Amino acid sequence: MQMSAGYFTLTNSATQPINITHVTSPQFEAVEKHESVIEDGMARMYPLGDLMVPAGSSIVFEPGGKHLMLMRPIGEFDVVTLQFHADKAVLLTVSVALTN
Ligand SMILES: [Cu+2]
Repeated sequence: MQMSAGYFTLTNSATQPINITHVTSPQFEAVEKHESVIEDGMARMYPLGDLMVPAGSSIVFEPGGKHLMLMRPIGEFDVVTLQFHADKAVLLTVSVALTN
């Protein structure tokens, strides 16, 4: 396994918008934000820029839509930690169990 995809719903319950610039994980050398689209009947994916989450709303990462690409795993693990960054600040750290 050299690559995994991450799906989740991110809810901003604060009263200010948040802007996620990048996502990292200690278990992977690289994490990219992507969006899948269908073009001419072919599924393609594109890198996403900053993710703006308006106050009180959610963005959904799901198969066929936005997702995280987790690339080049480091060692063996059962739990993946994801850190959502706004520039140099870590906004959110979550740990999730791997599923197939
Ligand atoms: Cu992708």
